[in-house]
Amino acid sequence: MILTRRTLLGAVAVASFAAAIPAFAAKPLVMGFSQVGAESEWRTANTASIKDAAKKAGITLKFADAQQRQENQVKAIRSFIAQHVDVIAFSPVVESGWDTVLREAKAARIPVILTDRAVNVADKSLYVSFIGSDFVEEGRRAARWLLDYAKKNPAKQFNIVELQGTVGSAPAIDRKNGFQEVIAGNPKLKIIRSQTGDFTRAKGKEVMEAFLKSEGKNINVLYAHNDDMAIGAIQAIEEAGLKPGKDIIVVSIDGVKGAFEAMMQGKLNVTVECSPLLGPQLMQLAQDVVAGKPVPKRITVEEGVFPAEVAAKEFPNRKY
Ligand code: GZL
Repeated sequence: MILTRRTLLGAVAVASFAAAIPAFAAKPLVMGFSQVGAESEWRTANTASIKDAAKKAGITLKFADAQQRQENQVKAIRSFIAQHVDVIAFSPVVESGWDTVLREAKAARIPVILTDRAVNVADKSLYVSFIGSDFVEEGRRAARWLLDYAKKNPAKQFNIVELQGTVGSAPAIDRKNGFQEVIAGNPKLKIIRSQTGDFTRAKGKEVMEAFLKSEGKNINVLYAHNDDMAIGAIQAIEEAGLKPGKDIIVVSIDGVKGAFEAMMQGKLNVTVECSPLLGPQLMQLAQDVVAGKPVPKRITVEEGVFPAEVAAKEFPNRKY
C-alpha cells in the first residue's frame, strides 16, 4: 500500500469531519503530465490518447509540452510537486538525469508513473510503474524482416544506413541494440552509416541527404527508428533521383498512418508497430496507484509488424 499524499489527506479528512459531513466527497484526481514534445505523428497521437482518456476518466490533467528538452520536463515535474498533484506521469525524453527530481517527488509523497519511455535510475522505487513498448524487440523485428528479405536476394550485399532517434533516448538506444543483435555476424548485412535524425521528418531528410552525398548508390537499405524520419528520408531519396522502396529498401518503426500511405505508394517496405494509444491504460493505472492498489512495475503493449503487402487492407483499421 503506497501512502500517497492524497490517501493521507483523505484519511485525516474522514477521521476529523466524519460526523460533520455525510460522506467525504472524493474530488477529481489531479494528474501532472510532462510530454516529450510534438516531434512526430506518433507523439501527436500519444498526446491525443492521453488527453482523451483523462477526460473520459474524469481526471483533471495538467499537461506540459517539453519541446524535447529535458530541462523543461524537470521544471514541469517541480511545478506539479508545488501544485500538490495526486500523481505525476511523464515520457522521459532521455534515459538519464532524473534521480534528483524523482527524489523530490518521492519526498512529497507523489507517485510517479513512466509512460512510453524508460529512465535509468539506481533507485527503482523512484517510480511506481512503467507502461510502454519493448523497443529492443521492435529493433529485432525490423532486422528479422530485413533478414527474411535478404534470404530472398542471396546474391545481394545489403549496405544499411541508420537514422537513429533522439540521442540518449530509450527508443533510440534499444532499437539500435535490437537491430544490431539480429544482424550481428551476417556478412550480407552491414550498417555503413548511422546518425541521429531526432525522430523528426525535417532532420531525417537532412541526414539522408548527407548519407546520399557521401555514400550515393552504395546504399540499398534505410533503417529508420521512426516513420517520420523515414518519410523525410523518402523525400531525399526521390530528390536524388532514386526510387524509395526499390533502389533503397525502407524499414521503419511506429506504424503511423503516414507510413501506411507511403507503403501503399510503394515507397516504404515495412513498419514495425509501436502503439501510442497508452492513454486508457495510463489513466486506469493512475487511479489504481492513487487508491493504493498494487500495480505491476512494468506493463508492455501488444504490437505487430506491417509489411507493404498488407498496408491497403490494414489502413482502414488504423487508429493513429
Ligand atoms: C516510442 C516513442 C518515439 C516514437 C517516435 O515509444 O518514444 O518517440 O517512435 C516519437 O515517433 O517521437
